[in-house]
Amino acid sequence: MSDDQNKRVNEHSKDEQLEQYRVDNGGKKMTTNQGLRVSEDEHSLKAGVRGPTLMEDFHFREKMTHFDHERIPERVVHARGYGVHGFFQVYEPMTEYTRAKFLQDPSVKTPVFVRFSTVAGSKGSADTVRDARGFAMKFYTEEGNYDLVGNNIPVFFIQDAIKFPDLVHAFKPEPHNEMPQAATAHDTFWDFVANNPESAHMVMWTMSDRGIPRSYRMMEGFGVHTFRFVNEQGKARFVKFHWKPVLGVHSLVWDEAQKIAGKDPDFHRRDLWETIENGGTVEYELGVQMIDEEDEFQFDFDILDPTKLWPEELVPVKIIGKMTLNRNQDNVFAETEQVAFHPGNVVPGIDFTNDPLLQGRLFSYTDTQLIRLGGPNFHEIPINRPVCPFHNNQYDGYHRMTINKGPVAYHKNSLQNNDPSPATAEEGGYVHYQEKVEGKKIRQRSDSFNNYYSQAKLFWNSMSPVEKQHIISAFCFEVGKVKSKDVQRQVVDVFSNVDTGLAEEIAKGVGVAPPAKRKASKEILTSPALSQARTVKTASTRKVAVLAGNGFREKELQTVLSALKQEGITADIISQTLGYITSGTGQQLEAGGTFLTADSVLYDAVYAAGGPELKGNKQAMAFIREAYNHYKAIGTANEGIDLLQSAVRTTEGPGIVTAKDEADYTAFSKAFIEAVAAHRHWDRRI
Ligand code: HDE
Repeated sequence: MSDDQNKRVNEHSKDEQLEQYRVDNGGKKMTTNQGLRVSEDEHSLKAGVRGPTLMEDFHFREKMTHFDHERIPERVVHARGYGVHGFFQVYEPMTEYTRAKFLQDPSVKTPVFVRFSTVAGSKGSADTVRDARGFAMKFYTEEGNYDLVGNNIPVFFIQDAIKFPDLVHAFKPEPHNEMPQAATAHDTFWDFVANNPESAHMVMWTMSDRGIPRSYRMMEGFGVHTFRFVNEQGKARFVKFHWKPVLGVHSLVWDEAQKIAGKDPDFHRRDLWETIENGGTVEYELGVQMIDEEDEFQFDFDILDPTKLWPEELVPVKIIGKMTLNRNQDNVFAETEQVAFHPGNVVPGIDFTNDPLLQGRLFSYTDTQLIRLGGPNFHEIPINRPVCPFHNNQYDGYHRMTINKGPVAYHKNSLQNNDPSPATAEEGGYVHYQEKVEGKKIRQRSDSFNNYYSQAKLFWNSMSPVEKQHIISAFCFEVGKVKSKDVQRQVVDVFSNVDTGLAEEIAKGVGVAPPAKRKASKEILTSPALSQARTVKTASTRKVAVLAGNGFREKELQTVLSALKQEGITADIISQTLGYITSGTGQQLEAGGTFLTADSVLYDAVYAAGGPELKGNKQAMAFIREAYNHYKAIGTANEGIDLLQSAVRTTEGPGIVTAKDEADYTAFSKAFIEAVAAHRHWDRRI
């Protein structure tokens, strides 16, 4: 490993560093792990062709031993994840607020690795389950690795880390029968919620559309905790981090999410992988909310309470830079599985607060890596190595890769001029922010953490009518799966503190007595930023299923396909069979899927081009009906219109675009693309 102090970190630094570990087996002779060439790899060494296997067979023993040890413990939470590389660039120097070097120079592209994940499910569970999503970042900066280990929801279920094992035990499959997988729709989770009402706010988020994102590319990320920015002069400010997806925030509908879980459990990782394989990029802007130290107590919530967000209307989000993801990992185990995040990996200029959840996390992450990665040298694994040099007196341990030279492994010393020696702040040494701390040793929570419902209410009040309906349905589904009537009643009671109407709907849905009437809250405050209704809307990168068969109209299809392409929309031709379909005038197009291999739920919209072959085709009708029921854009032309009519008994309505015969297909394409960009057409009557 080169130890060139003068080399500036750039966008490619991590890639170059990883390069020396990449191995391509193409054209190579097989060897043992000792480098010995292997002459035979299909038969173990035996005493005679029908005889016993011999102990002497070192190749068999090595191969089998390695295989026996291929698995490492999966993460206890966030087991299912997917990583991608990219870089981060700040828009303008942040010198006024922080001394962090990677936030100073807009020309510097800091390499990053991001791991997106679900929380509850095992490593092999489906991507589209209702859950929070992990949004964990590693910035490989020239001052060392900075990890921003966040979620797609800005608040957390609990206020103190000591409750984390309880929370996780409650949402994981129940221990006596290990069911259900990757779902909170069961007794123990809702029992936890009912008895730990601090979780009410985050539960509102997980029951909302945020719990079922359309894509990792279309969800926000949040650092959740309050951190500190500290500038060169030592002045500190409280800070919260936000990632804003350039494509806007979009979600699936629940029926669709459940079906995708079966049709394509890899839906989100595939979406990410394919976007980048096809040459696309994934972009998020980094935003910060800052509060001056003097204003710590100016809010009607405690800014250290991780169940509270800072409404954007109160504390604006300042957009400070952009992350661009543009390179897929080479090997999922080496990178996604072995990457080890830690909220305690910080750089000068970024500091902690006393948020009791954050404080507990600072312990847990190292502890977890020790068991998962089998020893204290996980920082030497390629994906975890900083791109800047590292030197200290930490030696030995399992899987040590560094070969430290010389006899001196202690500080202070004279034999080696006291090297490696600590750096001053001016030399880049990390100096903790000198927060004054005073208090009695006590196991208690601050009274300022006791308000569990006001922001759950704020969230509810900020939702559009459609979003509210989705939340009600999600509660009715989840609590409806709970077997204990008592727990169901308790849940209704807890959420009547959020909104009586909501609690009444849950009670109705799950068949328990309605909640006692509560006094209506006077303050109907809203935070428009919490709703997805006004998010960015674009058709770019959406996927459209084009239903077509032999005899299709060349002019129609060509015009529409090229318009879709121009907008950056992926169009897959779906037909009866794979292979080529032929237009009435002899033009050929290749079908990328069939009604058996493709499915309506895997697309953002459907365009039924028709052609005589699909006339009366029941599978095509089912395809369209499903898209219709999921409020997706539907474009139909000519015979396609008949399919639509048979499928849903109408040919008009929100998000439906049709064209016949010699119509202007450019105008048709434009209208269809607009309908796709709208994401969903909620005012459609289903
Ligand atoms: Fe984590 N969390 N967490 N967490 N967390 C882990 O670390 C923990 C919390 C988050 O893609 C574990 O390496 C405690 C909040 C993400 O590799 C573990 C508490 C937030 C990931 C752990 C929390 C997160 C983890 C399991 C309560 C959002 C996946 C495997 C104080 C800000 C990182 C691992 C990846 C992973 C502990 C709460 C985000 C056990 C004790 C709040 C994105 O160490």
